[in-house]
Amino acid sequence: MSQNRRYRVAAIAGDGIGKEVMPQGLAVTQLAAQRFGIDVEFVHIGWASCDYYAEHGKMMPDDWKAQLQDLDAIYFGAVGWPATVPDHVSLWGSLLKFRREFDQYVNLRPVRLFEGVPGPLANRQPGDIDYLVVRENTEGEYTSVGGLMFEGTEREIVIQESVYSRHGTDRVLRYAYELAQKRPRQKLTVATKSNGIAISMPWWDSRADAIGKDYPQVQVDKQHIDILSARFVLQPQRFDVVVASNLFGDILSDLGPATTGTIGLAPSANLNPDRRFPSLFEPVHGSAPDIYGQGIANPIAMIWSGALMLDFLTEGQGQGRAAHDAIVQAIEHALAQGPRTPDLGGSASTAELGQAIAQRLQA
Ligand code: GGG
Repeated sequence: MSQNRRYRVAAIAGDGIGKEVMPQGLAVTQLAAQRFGIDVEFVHIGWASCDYYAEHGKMMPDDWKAQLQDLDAIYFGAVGWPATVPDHVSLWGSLLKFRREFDQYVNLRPVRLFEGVPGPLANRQPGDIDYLVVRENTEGEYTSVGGLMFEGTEREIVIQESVYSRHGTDRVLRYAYELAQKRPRQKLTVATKSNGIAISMPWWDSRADAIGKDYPQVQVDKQHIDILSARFVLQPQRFDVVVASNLFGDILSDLGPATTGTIGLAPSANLNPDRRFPSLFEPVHGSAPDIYGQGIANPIAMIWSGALMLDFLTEGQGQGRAAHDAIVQAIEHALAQGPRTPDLGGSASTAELGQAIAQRLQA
């Protein structure tokens, strides 16, 4: 172990299969950290879960922010157990609080087709699907602005507003342009719906044009969300970096991984790029109550999220990038050779797939 600084990371398994994939993620992330001389200490936290809610009537203790804000990152499993806590209560009571209070305004979600995972699309090769979804992560359609009137009567009306600030929009667009500029293809797709959502989306497009003036090398393509979704399926090779509002980005970042065979592969990084607050790394998938308890959840999204975390924590120093690449290579090897969890067409357990990746990392 080198004498580098120690990174302190909250490990929050959360609910459902979050509790099953977390041990595999921790084991592989810690192995890679040790191999590349990154000193990571995990601080295990039992709250931000529906189990905690059952005991305390809330998802987190009142001092949650004080407990987390001086840590370097949060490694998060999944949230949601609708049998006991309504989904909007568990989500707004935990994950969305983290994203907002820690200003994690970029949700970076890589989408990649791997060798040996056929996926549902005909004639696709690895390389045909390899893009990044940048989801705006603190505003947009995810707001609590609105209200219910005449509740329970024939006159019932519900209103929910979307909120886009210039500050919030410009910064995520700029992040996406920067990212696109650094990639070989230098392509940015801006998801919009400016023909139908006739106030906020034309404005979103105009901000994309304004920010784009600083990035003349980036080839920009605005696409309405409906045809963009169709092209994720029909022409995925068109995409390089895709930037979208909160809800559109959420949907696209499930659809994209579905075209690569399973959302069980999809990682994400909820980033506070300014590093004033901890960033959060989690699989795109949720708690999957339908398969929880069987030990068959795919751990790859959790493991890959750990790789993104090591890369972000040590950005600019090289060893995090090396650890990230070693984990991704171990995932590639495991996917090419087996074992496979049921979502990948096999019958392996979460632990068997996790251990295969860990073994490869040690080889
Ligand atoms: N690991 C991700 C997770 O637990 N997601 C639950 C969920 O419902 N997320 C909605 C969102 O990301 O907006």
